[in-house]
Amino acid sequence: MTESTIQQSLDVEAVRRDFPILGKPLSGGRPLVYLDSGATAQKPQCVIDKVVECYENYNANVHRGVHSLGNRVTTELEEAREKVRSLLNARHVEEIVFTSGTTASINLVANAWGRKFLSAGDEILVTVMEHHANLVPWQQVAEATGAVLKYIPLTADGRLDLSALDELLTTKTKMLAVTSMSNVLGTINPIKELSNRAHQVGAAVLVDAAQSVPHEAIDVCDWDADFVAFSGHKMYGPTGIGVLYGKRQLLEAMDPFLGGGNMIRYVYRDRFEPADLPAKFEAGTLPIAQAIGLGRAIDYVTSIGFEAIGAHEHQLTVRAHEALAEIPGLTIYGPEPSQKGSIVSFSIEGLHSHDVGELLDRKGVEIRVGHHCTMPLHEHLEVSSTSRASFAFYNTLEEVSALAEAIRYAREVFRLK
Ligand code: C6P
Repeated sequence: MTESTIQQSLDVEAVRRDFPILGKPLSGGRPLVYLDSGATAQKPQCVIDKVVECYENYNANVHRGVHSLGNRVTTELEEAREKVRSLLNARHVEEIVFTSGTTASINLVANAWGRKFLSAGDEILVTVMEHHANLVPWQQVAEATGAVLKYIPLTADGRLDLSALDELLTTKTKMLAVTSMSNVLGTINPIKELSNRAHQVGAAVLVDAAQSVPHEAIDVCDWDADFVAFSGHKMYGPTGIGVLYGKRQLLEAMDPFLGGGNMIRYVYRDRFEPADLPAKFEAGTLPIAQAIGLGRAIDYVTSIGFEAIGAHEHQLTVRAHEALAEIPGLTIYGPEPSQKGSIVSFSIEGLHSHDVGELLDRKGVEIRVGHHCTMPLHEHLEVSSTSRASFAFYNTLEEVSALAEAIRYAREVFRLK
């Protein structure tokens, strides 16, 4: 794809004007080059306006009152839920549970599904590239139930080594919990194939889609995933809102995770009857304005279109690989751009990632440094930390050049040859 065809499909300058923060210089007048959308994406004005609209015009609690404001806000929230259903191509709107984020969604499944259906000797299959959010809850539930955690290893270029599946997937495997896109390597995993293989041995499949949902069209039916988790804030929506998709029969078979208001049908002195889906898993007051804001973010992103988004972000990733490959002593982790999303993690010989982060910030280039909540992956890579640039559709090829220039500047400061 050439630059001109991309410009026809995605007008980056027009898109950038939708994001107020992108036009605001940092202190000292440094132009902002925001390359940390993998941590959290910037918010378009329409999402900010929607949240303000909610608080200014129809703020009330949902599903509780019969008054006008309560009815209005409940309608808005349920419309947002329908937008999430449509985004994921889920069959039923009751399969969409609002949570506070990916972490909360995975913890919900690990506790409500894992503690009920796992027992000693059962196996939970994860991968070496998982975010801690898709590891620690499984470690906790393994400890509580006596289940055992097993890991799908990685190939040298940071993809899943599927040749290990024959041995790893057995009738003991009860859960495959896997990311659809690594937040460090950028690797896009073959979820449909993994799901098919896991189902052949009767295992359930949970997909951590935190990094995929903002970048590609997701179809949970095509994946045939049993559970899918993602966060609103990486999808250009507000913080504090997340989603758990679960197949209806599985959610119905699970007991509630948190107890409290909204999740009950009836409470007696000595017991309760849970509410129907999805309320059964939505105890307490929801992040209401945030859910409504997420609905607006979905409208915004889908109006741009995942095809245009994917093509543009791929171009940025290709350019970043080319530009960074020319820098002496720089190692990029993960597969070639054709196998990954718009994340480029790297290390520079002779420079600690925290120094890289600080020196790039002097040039206004905002990246993430550290272990990115993936310590087992970093142990596998034999590095304690990495630097990560993550691109969104509002980034430009000029910003990729600014990244490369800023890295060269960092090397000069440390007088690296
Ligand atoms: N990754 C990053 O900079 P929460 O915090 O619940 O919204 O998302 C957790 C999470 C789960 N899975 C993956 C693949 C993720 O990338 C993240 C969040 C951020 O990479 C913050 S550590």
